[in-house]
Amino acid sequence: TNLSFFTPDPEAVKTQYCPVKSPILVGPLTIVYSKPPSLKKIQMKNPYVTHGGYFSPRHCFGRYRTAVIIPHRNREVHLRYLLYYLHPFLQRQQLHYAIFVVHQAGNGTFNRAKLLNIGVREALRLDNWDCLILHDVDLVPENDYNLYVCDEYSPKHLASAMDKFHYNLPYWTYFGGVSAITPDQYMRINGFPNSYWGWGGEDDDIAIRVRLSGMSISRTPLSVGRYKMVMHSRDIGNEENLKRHNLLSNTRRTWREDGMNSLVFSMLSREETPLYTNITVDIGNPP
Ligand code: UDH
Ligand code: NGS
Repeated sequence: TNLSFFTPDPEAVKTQYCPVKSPILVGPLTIVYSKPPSLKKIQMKNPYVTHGGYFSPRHCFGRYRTAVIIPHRNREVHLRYLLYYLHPFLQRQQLHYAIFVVHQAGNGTFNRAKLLNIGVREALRLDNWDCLILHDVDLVPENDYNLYVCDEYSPKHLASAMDKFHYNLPYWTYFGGVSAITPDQYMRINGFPNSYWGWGGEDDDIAIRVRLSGMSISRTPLSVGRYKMVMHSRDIGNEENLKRHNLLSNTRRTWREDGMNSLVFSMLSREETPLYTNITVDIGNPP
């Protein structure tokens, strides 16, 4: 008998969830920073990414809904490298995902943690995400077994082995670079601090918040949590924050008041570009 009549059109029929473990992962990846890819080229290589940087697996229902949130200003080349590698990486993981870039307008002092708070608030208005990935723009994952999926019980540190730290942690409680946290966990720690202006300390504050709210940090094993950084010099407008040690010594007194429940900013624009949703904000200046 001819069964081909019953063969569903794989383009049209989606009946099942994707497998728990994606069958199309490849493991270690080769990342090269020699010639920045153009946005056009990245688009051509990712034909199933839709406006705003959304993707859903085509032949099965994505089991996990992941929002990637990237704080950004004046790092366009880094962003292109990241998008070039990250879109195919997330597609191989068969995630339902979107990429949000939170762009700080103006030349004032940079504030990474506040931009991440804004990205989370805006992302959660658009979809019911299972997992929020907070992602520095200059770090590209080198192994697609490093799943961009959250742990149910602990915020997770994904960038456990960065090349600039010789594929190791710089110190035991390090929580910088790339991390994965559920919306529930994020609200439980009151999000990130809004009060760290300039470079340093905000990631340590977040690690303290996790502990103070009764959770611990889980981590991708070093063999898999490998990242290659795009080399760069210190940014103008992100000078060392001289108040960071003082702020850190007060986290246990301030975290309940400084965070998502005190977030104030003005939205300047929100546009769906072909490869990501761009959110441009005025976050004000340090007091
Ligand atoms: N970022 C920008 N633009 C800026 C500054 C920061 O987009 O002007 C974003 C970007 O996503 C970056 C992240 O914020 O990856 C963190 O920036 P960072 O400057 O804290 O971290 P990075 O490790 O640079 O990339 C450190 C500068 C050298 C400090 C040396 C102190 N020992
Ligand atoms: C620590 C900073 C962190 C920073 C880490 C790595 O000292 O914010 O170094 O920095 N903490 C404080 O300053 C309190 S790095 O080598 O990437 O520039 O993430």
